[in-house]
Amino acid sequence: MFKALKNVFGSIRSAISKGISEALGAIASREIRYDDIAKRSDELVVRLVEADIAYEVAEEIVIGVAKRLDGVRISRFEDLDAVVEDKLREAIKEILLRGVWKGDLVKLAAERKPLKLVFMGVNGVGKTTTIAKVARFFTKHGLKVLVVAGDTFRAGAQEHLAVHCSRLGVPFFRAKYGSDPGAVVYDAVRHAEKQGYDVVLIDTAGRQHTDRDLMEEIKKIVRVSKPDLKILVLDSLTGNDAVNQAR
Ligand SMILES: Nc1nc2c(ncn2[C@@H]2O[C@H](COP(=O)(O)OP(=O)(O)O)[C@@H](O)[C@H]2O)c(=O)[nH]1
Ligand SMILES: [Mg+2]
Repeated sequence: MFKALKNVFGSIRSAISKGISEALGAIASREIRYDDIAKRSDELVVRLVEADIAYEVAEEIVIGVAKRLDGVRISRFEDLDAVVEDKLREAIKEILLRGVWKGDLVKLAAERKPLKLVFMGVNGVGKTTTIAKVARFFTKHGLKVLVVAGDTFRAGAQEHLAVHCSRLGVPFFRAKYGSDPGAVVYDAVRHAEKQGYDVVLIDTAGRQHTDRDLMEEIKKIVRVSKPDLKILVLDSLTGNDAVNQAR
């Protein structure tokens, strides 16, 4: 998957470079124009879409590169690929960083006491592993963390989390298998409030967005815990379906 993306971005870079060098022709140096790229935009967008990049994003990447290259002076002896790659990176980075939450979790935890985070996502994406990493992050900052097993469904799920917690030295609020996760989470949050925890990390059973019962269950967990943040864990190899999972 990453290889496919790397290849497609490489091919985009080459196509853009080729377009510019054709436009440059025999002239020793001139400014790159927006249209040098824009006139190939259909072809570029199609290549990106074929690599499972959403249409709107593909368009935005191409326009972003065209805008950044517009007016850049280039000579025939310059490494055109490097110039294009640089702008391509910038365009992609801008899209990826948009909407990234830049808050300070440690500060927020001190304010909320407890800060409540619910982790959700389909099976096997890495919710439990992420919780262990996040727990470690908070304990390193000297905060008191409680981990809650909201997964009362999948065999072994609680043991998995319990092993992480014991290695981290973090208390673990467990529940009976088959018990109502909403009730477990409710009890855990009350417990955390009384005991002065700074952070509550809530694990949930993996669910497909198409499974209605489990979706109702997660709504209940959210209702009773009133989380400060709902964290959707996604597999980085998921393409456009990530948007459906988020919805
Ligand atoms: N390569 C890789 N594997 C991971 C990562 N996070 C979790 N895993 C592995 O993916 C599997 C499922 O992770 P788990 O945390 O149990 O997922 P959960 O079902 O969402 O709780 C485990 O074997 C993890 O070791 C990651 O960032 N990279
Ligand atoms: Mg899990």
